Parts: sequence; C-alpha cells; structure tokens
Amino acid sequence: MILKEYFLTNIHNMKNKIVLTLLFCFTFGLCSAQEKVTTANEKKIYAERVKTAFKKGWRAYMDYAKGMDAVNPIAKKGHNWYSETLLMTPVDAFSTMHVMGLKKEMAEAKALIFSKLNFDKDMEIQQFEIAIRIMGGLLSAYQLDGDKRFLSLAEDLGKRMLPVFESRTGMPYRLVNLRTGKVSGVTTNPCEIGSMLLEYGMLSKLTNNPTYYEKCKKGVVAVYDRRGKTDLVGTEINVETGEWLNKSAHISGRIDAYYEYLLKGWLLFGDQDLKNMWDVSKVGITKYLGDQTPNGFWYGYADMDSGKRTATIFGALDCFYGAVLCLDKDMETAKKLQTSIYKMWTLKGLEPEAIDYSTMQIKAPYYMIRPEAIEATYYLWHNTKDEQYYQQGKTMFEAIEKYCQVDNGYVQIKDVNTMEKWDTLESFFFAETMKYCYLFFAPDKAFNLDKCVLNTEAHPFFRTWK
Ligand code: DMJ
Repeated sequence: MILKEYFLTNIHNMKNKIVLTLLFCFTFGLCSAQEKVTTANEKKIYAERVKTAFKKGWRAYMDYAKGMDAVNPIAKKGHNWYSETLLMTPVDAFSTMHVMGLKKEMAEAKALIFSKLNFDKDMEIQQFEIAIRIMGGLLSAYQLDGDKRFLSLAEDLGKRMLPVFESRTGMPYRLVNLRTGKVSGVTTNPCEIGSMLLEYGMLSKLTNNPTYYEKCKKGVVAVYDRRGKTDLVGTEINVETGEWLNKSAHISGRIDAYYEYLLKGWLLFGDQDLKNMWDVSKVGITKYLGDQTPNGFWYGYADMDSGKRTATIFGALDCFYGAVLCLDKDMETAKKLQTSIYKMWTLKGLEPEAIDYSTMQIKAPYYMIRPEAIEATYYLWHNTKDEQYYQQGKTMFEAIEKYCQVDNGYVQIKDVNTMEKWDTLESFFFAETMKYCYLFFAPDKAFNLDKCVLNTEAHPFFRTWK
C-alpha cells in the first residue's frame, strides 16, 4: 500500500514536471521567437530613423551651404575650410549615401562634384585631411559607383599632393599648394605622416602607378625607424632633420591613425612590412600605454623613450583603438576597453572630447559628433553579436538625436555639461557617424564589413583593383 502510494505520487510529480517542462519550453520558445520578431522590426525602424537623420543633415547642407565645404544649420549658412571650396561635405557623404541606398541624394552629390570640384587652385591645404576625406571619398565613390570621373579627380588630387613627400627624410610636409606644389609645414606628426597610406595605396592600385604607395610608405618607415626605446612614436617631428620635437607617446590625435593604418594597410594590401611594424607597435602600446585602474581599463600617455607615464587622459579620438583591436582579433582587450568607452560616453549623456580617467573628470567638454566610440561599439557588435553592444549603439544614436538635433539639421555641442549648441557640422558626421549608426540596424545585404577595409574616414576600400 505504502509502495503503491509512493509510486502514484511520483507518477503525479513526474506528470507535473513534464507539463511544467513543456509549458516552460513553449513559453520560452515563443518569447524568443517574439523577441526576434521585435528585434527585426526594431532594426527596420531604427535603420529608417538613421536614414532620416542623415537626410535631414544633408538637406541643411543643400539648403544653406550647397557647393561649399560645410554647413552651419542654425545660422542657415555655409563655410569653406580655405579660400575656395573643395566640396568636403558632398565628397565625404557619398559613400554613406551609397551604403544607405539614397539615390536622390547620390544624384545631388554627383551633380555638385562633377560640375564644381576642381583642384587647380592657388591654395595651401593640409595634405592629411584632404587625403583621408577627399581622396579617400573619391576613391571609395569610384569603387562603389563605378563612375570613372571619381577616379580621375582622385588622381588629379594625388598628383598635386605628391610634392609633400620630397623632404630629406621622406616624411611628408604638412601643407601643399594645390596649384604650385609649394610645400610648407616642417613640423608634423605621425598621423599626418602615415595615415594616408591606404588612400595613396588605393590610388596606386587603381591607376597602376606604384609611385604613390612607394613614396607614402617611405615616410611611414622613416617615422617608424625613429621610434623610441618603447617602440612607440612621439607627437611632433621635424620632417627635414628627423628630430622629435615632442616625445609624448599616446594613441590620441596626432598619432592615432598612424597605428590604425599599419594594421589596415596589412589587411588591405597584404604588405608584410606593415604587419611587422604593427605587431612591434602593439606590444609597446599594450605595455606602456595600457592602464588598468580602479576606473577601468584605458590607454594613457607615456614618454616614448623611458615609457614613464606622463598623463592619464583618454578621449573621443582614442576610441578608434577599440575597432583596431577587433580587426586584430584581440576581442578580450576590445571588450575591456569598450566598458570604459561606454562609461565615458554615458558620463553626461553625450561623449566629452577628453577625460582624466584617474579622476573621471572632464578635461575637454565639447562633442563634435565624432564617430570613434560608435565605430568601436559597432565593430564589437559585428564581431561578437553580443546584444549589449547593439543596445549601446542605440543609446548613442538616441543621444545624438536628443542633443545634437535642431529644427533644420544637426549641430555639435560646446559643452556636454550644459548641452549648449555649437553651430557647425563636420563632414565626418555624414561620412562616419551616420554610417556606423546605420550599420547597427542595416539589412545584411546593405553592407558587409568583412569584404572591405574602411579608411579612417569610414570610406570602404575593396581589394579589387579595377
Ligand atoms: C575624422 O576625420 C577621422 O576619423 C580622423 O581619423 C580623426 N578625426 C575625425 C573624426 O573624429
């Protein structure tokens, strides 16, 4: 009798367990299916919202600054970088328009570029910025769109900038006159020496003329050969004497994309020298700049010879390194850094330009709608598919919508403590920030990051040399 009761009770419990298990599986299955549906819908909605933001910024440019370099939406006017326009915004914006499939805007940009862009100007320009934004934009536009006029313009520009490499050391001068070829700017930095290698390399490949790549690479090797005992480079160097004028090593502005292009140059061109230079540099970066603190993991400043820590500053520009770590398949470090990047971004609700990570005090309070933090977050999302990075991307886009949007466009922020507006909009808003925001939500067929290498201005370069 006791045995029978025991048996019946257990059968009963087992039945309950089976029913509960079935119920659990059913509910869980439904929930996750439901969640996927919501996510797919949500992605569609967000993709449209990012496109709308891009188009709103572009309309501001077309309405108030058409044909100029950039727009000031609040004042309803535009401005140029130099005495005449180089059509910075349309050229920089084109690759994002293509990725987003914005046909009307592409036609508008093309009409402007092909009717107005002309480099025969008696004007001294900053070689690095023009190479990454304009030459990079034109080369990428050519590969995406196929119109040969993009390539002709890029080649004309490349020829006009070539004189910068005629220094005693091979390191490029900072400035060049587009008409006369007269160079100036003896004092420069590793970023402005090395961060055009992708652009000149693409030009070489696409025009079948190795000169551009060879000259640019010579400059990169020259600065690398002058690295400190830490294997790191400093902040300022004289291109004629090869002497360092500022030995501060870091991954921030004036150095940043020099490191980025060592790795990306290897990925795009398969140049083993660049891979070796990257591997050596990365050891130095990790050992002397990497800083594990109670506030998280960061990269600070150190002397390029002694390796002694000189500052605990990290900023918006430094965030590019998260994407580079992903490309280097160093996901663990990328994740650690991302925790800090997101902490910095959410400190005030919008990213400050720089903080002191030892105190978490803001050192430069403005926000130029820079892309690097969003870029790092996107690379992590793309590589890990860990939902938290997708959520972080959403938060960042929402913050731009909330704080940088004005009635007729988008503007930068003077101070993230007060969110006071700064009436200007850099062209990288179109080239980079909006592109990375979009990629979080874009349909798979829109773009495949693994099929190309993005230049430092987020223009896709493909390994097809036609
Ligand atoms: C862009 O022009 C490029 O990303 C460059 O490498 C660094 N600065 C801006 C964006 O912040």
